[in-house]
Order: sequence, then structure tokens, then C-alpha cells
Amino acid sequence: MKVTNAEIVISAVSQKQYPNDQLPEIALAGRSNVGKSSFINKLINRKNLARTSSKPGKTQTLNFYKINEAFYFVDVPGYGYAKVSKKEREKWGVMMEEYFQTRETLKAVLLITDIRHEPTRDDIQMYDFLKHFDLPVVIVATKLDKIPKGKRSKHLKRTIQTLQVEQGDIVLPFSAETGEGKEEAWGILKKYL
Ligand SMILES: Nc1nc2c(ncn2[C@@H]2O[C@H](COP(=O)(O)OP(=O)(O)O)[C@@H](O)[C@H]2O)c(=O)[nH]1
Ligand SMILES: [Mg+2]
Repeated sequence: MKVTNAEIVISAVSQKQYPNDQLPEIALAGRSNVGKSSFINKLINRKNLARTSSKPGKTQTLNFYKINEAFYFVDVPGYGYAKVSKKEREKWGVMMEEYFQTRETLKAVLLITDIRHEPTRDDIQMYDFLKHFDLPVVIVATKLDKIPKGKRSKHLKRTIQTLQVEQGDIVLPFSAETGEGKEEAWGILKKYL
């Protein structure tokens, strides 16, 4: 996909702020700091349109990025950051339900995990939550560049086993650093858009 135009349209905290131009949407879910924003930036060849940071737990909004006037990437606030108050966590939960339960233009969700580590309980919960809403889920195991080639398949297998990935769901190894998996990612996304 040749991306000629990419812009942030809105950082939304509630449904009434979501764009209503009916374009299809791909959402990205995952732990804080796992690499959601980096994934978007890599796919659209921008260094920093989707804000990346080394400070986890900052993005508490749904960020809608319009790509080529054709679809949206939605960067969903991350989870699993310890220093978040109970109140904030509840607010996050309400936001997630509101979005994933009702968003009709949502075509697929990319669940971003860190290929270096076994998926966390939060990752498992998120996968189950998305499946519960019957949403198509693609698992993107990112930070592939951090794992030597000989160990990659072992790490992938562990991701699949721990999440108990359902038959037919794709698990894509990816690196925002090297661009590995980028063309495959576009190939998968095109099927949903
Ligand atoms: N080595 C490596 N670092 C990455 C990769 N993806 C993200 N990062 C780094 O991980 C940190 C968090 O990334 P970010 O995209 O902001 O995560 P987000 O909180 O999920 O949006 C940043 O320092 C990124 O540079 C990757 O594929 N490889
Ligand atoms: Mg981010």
C-alpha cells in the first residue's frame, strides 16, 4: 500500500467524538509500550505521526488516524501499566467496552504482543475479550529484531500456546525497527478493508 496521506483526526474519549464518515477501521490493542504506535508509523512510513514514547501509560484516548482518505487506524490506550489508579483503570474499561462492543465500522483488531516475552494475563484477557465480541483478531508479535533468528519459532510457538490462539487466527512476526512483516501486514489488512 502506498500511503500518500495520513493525519490524526481526533483523540476521542467517548463515542460521540468518534468520526462518523463510515470509513472502515483497524484498531490496535496491546500493553502500554508494546509498540502499537510504532507499528502504525512503520506501516505508513512516518517517523512520528502516531506518538511513541518511552513513558508508558500516557495515552488514555482513542486516537483515530485517517489513511489515504480510505480507512482509519485506531490506536487504543494500552493496558498493564502498574502505576494507574483504580479509577483510571475503570475508566479505561468503560472506554474499551463502548468502543469494541458498538463500533460497526471496525473491521479487525491487531493485538500487539512482545515476541520476547510470554503473553501476560492482561494479553490473554484482551484476546478473550475481543473474541467474545466476535471481532476478527490478528496477533502481531512485535520487536522481532530483539530475538535471534534461531530462537524466533520457539518464541512464536509460546505466544500461540499461551494465548490459546484459535484456529484460523493469524500470528504475524513483526519489527518496527527493521520493517520485517510490514508487507505481510498490509496483505492481511487489505483483506479486511
Ligand atoms: N527494537 C524495537 N523497539 C520497538 C519496536 N516497536 C516499538 N519499539 C520501542 O518500544 C517503545 C514503545 O513503543 P510505542 O510504539 O510507543 O508503544 P505503545 O505504547 O504501544 O504505542 C519505544 O521506545 C519504541 O521505539 C520494535 O519492533 N523493535
Ligand atoms: Mg502509543
